[in-house]
Amino acid sequence: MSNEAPFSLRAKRVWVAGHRGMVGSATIRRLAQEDCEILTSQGVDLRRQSETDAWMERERPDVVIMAAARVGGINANNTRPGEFLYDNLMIAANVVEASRRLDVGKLLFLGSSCIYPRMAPQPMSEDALLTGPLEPTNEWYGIAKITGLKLCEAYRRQYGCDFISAQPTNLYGPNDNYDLKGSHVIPALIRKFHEAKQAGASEVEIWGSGAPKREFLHVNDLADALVFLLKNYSGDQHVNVGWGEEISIADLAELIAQVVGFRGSLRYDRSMPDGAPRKLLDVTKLSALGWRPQIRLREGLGDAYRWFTANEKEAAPA
Ligand code: GFB
Repeated sequence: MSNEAPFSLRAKRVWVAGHRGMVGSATIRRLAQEDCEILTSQGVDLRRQSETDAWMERERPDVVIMAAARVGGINANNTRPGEFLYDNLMIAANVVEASRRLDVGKLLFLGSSCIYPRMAPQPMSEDALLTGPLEPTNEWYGIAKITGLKLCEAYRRQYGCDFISAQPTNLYGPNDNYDLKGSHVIPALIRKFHEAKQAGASEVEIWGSGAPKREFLHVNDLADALVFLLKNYSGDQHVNVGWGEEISIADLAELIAQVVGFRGSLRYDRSMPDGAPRKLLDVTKLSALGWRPQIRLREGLGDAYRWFTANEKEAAPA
């Protein structure tokens, strides 16, 4: 009997679209363990079809990992709906269509947990998709990501393309975005607590009520799951990738304060949005396929904080 996975990356030309971002860079680090050639596209605007086509026609990837996206936290999503909808729609449509035309052997698209209805039963299984209205702070991003998943499903159905989708929960880790207006909660709180500690400040502001719950996955775990799915999964439905446990924003804030060593108090700014009350993924499908995450939240937060302090000048310019 062979131990080979159903799809092999050996000697393949693997394009990681979005290689400079948190997910793309983690995927490249993980792919270094595989016997494949990694391609990155420098200076190609994937929102432009002609640029995307020209690059793909020249480079002819065998495998495409779509880690390129316009991403951001609750405030960026809420205040820049046009960019989040248009940019993500165009990136998905251009890359998926070019991949069909050029016979890419496998494509992996990435969704986001805001594709699920705001009040979906928890934990949210893959079947919760399109069963109710979305959370208003990020419906624009959600709709673009739903369209991307559906493009992969439609192209599999009509053209027989082996295009799959992974559906990650909230992510964190090295190369995260630490810009306080646009970032997600973990990098925002790491930076706020760190700067308060340095300045000797007694208080840090947390957005919203602290009551929402979120699930978090270290990006190195996600990258490992992506390689696993490329090799082992070939189906029309997206696959949730999460840790399977959630934490309230208030408890998360306490935990990050401990990791950073901030001993002051927390003040909740209720004029800022809470977003979805809960977003826990049901990871039964991925577990049944045989994959589990490794990096616990406290350990992962320590890793993210080490990355931040080592890269503070670039990540958080004064
Ligand atoms: O991570 P986050 O921005 O995104 O916010 P979402 C999570 C929760 O943390 C919200 C609270 O309840 C925020 O109000 N929070 C507290 C903060 N303090 C802060 C802070 O200083 N900064 C930030 N950013 N949040 C995003 C979506 O939703 O999740 C995207 O908007 C995407 O579309 C991403 O799906 C995974 O989890 O609310």
